[in-house]
Amino acid sequence: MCVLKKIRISAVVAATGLLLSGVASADDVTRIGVAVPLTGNNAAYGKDIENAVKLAVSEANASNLTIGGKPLKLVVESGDDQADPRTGVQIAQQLVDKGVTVVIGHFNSGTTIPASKIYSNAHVPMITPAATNPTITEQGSAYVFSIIATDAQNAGAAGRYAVEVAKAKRIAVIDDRTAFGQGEADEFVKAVTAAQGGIVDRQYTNDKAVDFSAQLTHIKGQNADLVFFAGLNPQAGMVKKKMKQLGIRAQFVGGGGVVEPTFLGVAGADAEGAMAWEYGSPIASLPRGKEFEAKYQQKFGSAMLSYAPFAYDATWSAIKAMQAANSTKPADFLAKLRAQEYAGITGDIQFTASGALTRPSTTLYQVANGKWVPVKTVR
Ligand code: ABU
Repeated sequence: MCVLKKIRISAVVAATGLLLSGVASADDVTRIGVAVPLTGNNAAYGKDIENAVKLAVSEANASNLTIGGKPLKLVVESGDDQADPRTGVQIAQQLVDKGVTVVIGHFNSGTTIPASKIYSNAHVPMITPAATNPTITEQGSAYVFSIIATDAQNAGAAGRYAVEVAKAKRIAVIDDRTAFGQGEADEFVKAVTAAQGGIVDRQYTNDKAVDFSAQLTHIKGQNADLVFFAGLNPQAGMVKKKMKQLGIRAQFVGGGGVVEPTFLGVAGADAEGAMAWEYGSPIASLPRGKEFEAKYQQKFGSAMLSYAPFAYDATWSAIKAMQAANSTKPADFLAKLRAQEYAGITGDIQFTASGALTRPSTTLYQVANGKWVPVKTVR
């Protein structure tokens, strides 16, 4: 090889080396997984969560944090679980294979429960900002965390309120037979029964249905004075609209996931007077709530939904635990995550021994003049 050619090759190698040293290699980044529905009926909820994780990660990256003597460079790895339990398991395995250090997700209880077993087996912590079936944190896994109230708390409060405050005497329930809908309906019925209330009808649908005539006609025949719908939007809005069409004057009450603009859009003028219980405290009542809402709006050009603040807090909880452990390895930061107290947007974040939130809250909202208005927060 001539001398000139050798010099050229050396120069290219040297330049490439320089270039590589200025760019984070695959080993230099810490991957944060987000597993949510990004397509299908629940896509809006999933996008809301993904955006909030991206917001927290962009802030952390801009803060030039160092962990273990190295700059912390976070990368978000998103997986679309399509709100489907089987797809959820596949996405969980893909995220584990990609080497994520923590997963924020899933949105649906039905995906979270099976996926959490994949994360637990892989020793990857999972923090759900939205899935609320109480069994999620009752599994006894050291890797499973929830940053939101459960349906034992949310639907439990709804059941007690229906009997003790709303004084409903003839209560009917419809659930969508998902792990979430069935779970919250069970918790609601449990609370109504414990408060000596009367359940006069229990009806079932599925999470793809668009026609609720049969269930509501049956409920009308039972002369119910309150209907609890255990499912998500847009179905909650459809049920409320159909109640009006069928001349059912019973109070509509929804559980978690209903206090969203979608409900108002679907039910239209018939939304007026509807009630629903949503996890957490009203965002405007939280010290940094309005600031967070504005930040989200500015970054994504759209208003956040209910779960963004929880997803943001979940992400920062993980980052804070990594900082406290001075390591991005789950084996090192897991104990810090389990023990730490973090002042989040949604409140003080601290986990029980089983990974549930120590001090959850839940709020009753009612539609007045086309808006969801907070009525009462229960802690
Ligand atoms: N918790 C509201 C909806 C998500 C779920 O638990 O399935």
